[in-house]
Amino acid sequence: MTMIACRLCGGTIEPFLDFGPMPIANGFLRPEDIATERRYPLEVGICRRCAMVQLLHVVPEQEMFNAGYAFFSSTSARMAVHFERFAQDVLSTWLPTAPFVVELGCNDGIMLRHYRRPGVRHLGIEPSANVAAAARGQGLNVIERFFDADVAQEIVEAHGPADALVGANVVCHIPYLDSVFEGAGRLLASEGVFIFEDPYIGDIVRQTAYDQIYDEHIYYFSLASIETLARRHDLEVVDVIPQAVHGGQIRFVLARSGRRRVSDRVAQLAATEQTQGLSVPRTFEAFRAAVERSRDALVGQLDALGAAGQRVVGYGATSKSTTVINYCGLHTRHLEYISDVTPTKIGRVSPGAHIPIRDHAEFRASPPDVALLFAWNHAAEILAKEASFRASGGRFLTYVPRVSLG
Ligand code: DWN
Ligand code: SAH
Ligand code: ZN
Repeated sequence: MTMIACRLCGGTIEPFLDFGPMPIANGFLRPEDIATERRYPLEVGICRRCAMVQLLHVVPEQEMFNAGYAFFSSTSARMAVHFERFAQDVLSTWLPTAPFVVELGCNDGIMLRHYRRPGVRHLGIEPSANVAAAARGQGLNVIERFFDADVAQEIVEAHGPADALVGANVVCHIPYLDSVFEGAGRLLASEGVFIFEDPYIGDIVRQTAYDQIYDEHIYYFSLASIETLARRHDLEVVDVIPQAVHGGQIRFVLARSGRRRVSDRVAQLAATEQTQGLSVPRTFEAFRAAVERSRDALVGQLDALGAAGQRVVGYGATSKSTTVINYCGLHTRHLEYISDVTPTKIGRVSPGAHIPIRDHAEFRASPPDVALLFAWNHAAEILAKEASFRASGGRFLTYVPRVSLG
């Protein structure tokens, strides 16, 4: 185990889970590039001082977010609806008339496009060139940068203060969070809001969702850890709204200290976190034991299916699956291929284990006996889509919150 200081407060980190060297989670690769594939340590711990759960080692951001970024947000129809509602909520609840909205990590424009309307100015900040191009192709304003305090300064000088700085599944991806929060302080208007949603550590622990842990997810937020960080930048958490997407998230709403009424939900969530022990290292020791049991159960189930001659394929070439596959030692012996709808992933192989990614059309044409649901966060959408697979005897194997075949 590595000892390292908290990247945010300098406190001591208590490591609790070491996955060993892992390939880049979204590094779906061409078969000819296998020889040059790299691995990086993946180890997670909790800060004894500020309670932020975090990775101990960080992969250089350009290695993950570049012109070959594999994840396109608009592959989920349910997420498209979710982000339309997110934008509507921002516009109707939190903003003055004629607002300026800045979105971090806008990806292919899944949410940003809903701010392109009369009377609203919008700007996306997206470092991955290919997904940024997809957003620009819809006529959206996007700059190709990694957001930090300097970029915030440039934006405020060029466009004036922002009424909302928003982001989904991006703030927890940025190692230099103090610079991001400082940037929020520079960019926001006096009544401005900083609204972001990310995987919630309470949901990860409760569901043993260890596959949320991978290189891009550097931090795993709790209200306690976000409050400590916010306070250092004269920001205050004014609302916390749970979201039933991507396996359980919290939408945090921050404002300049003292400028907005604080919702009762904030104190309620703080009390729940106390009960769940989310700032206590012991909770995470128990989590590690649960992760090990989950791994053993999944491997046992896949071995049994293999012994019974069942055809098993993966469903959804998620970033999360990279942790599961490599931590559990899954192999082409366990999974024939992984089905996905993303054109940039099809024809490639999975990071580390090199399981082929094939077009969903192949899944439809020749259904397997069992589909291992790597995109368990989209279960409702996928089960509805695959009703005929199930009606003809196909089964889904899942592992969150527990291993089950149904
Ligand atoms: O935080 C992050 C989230 C928002 O997205 C990023 N760091 C990276 C990415 O994580 P992920 O890869 O785990 O995301 P998803 O949304 O769980 O990925 C779903 C995958 O499954 C995509 O490759 C698309 C595919 N898919 C499919 O083949 N059929 C998805 C759906 C809904 C489907 O019906
Ligand atoms: N918001 C989208 C995309 C999430 S994937 C959604 O929820 O579906 C994370 C995105 O954040 C990627 O597109 C990545 O390129 C971007 N990103 C990573 N670091 C960033 C930074 N410092 N500033 C802005 N965007 C960043
Ligand atoms: Zn800390």
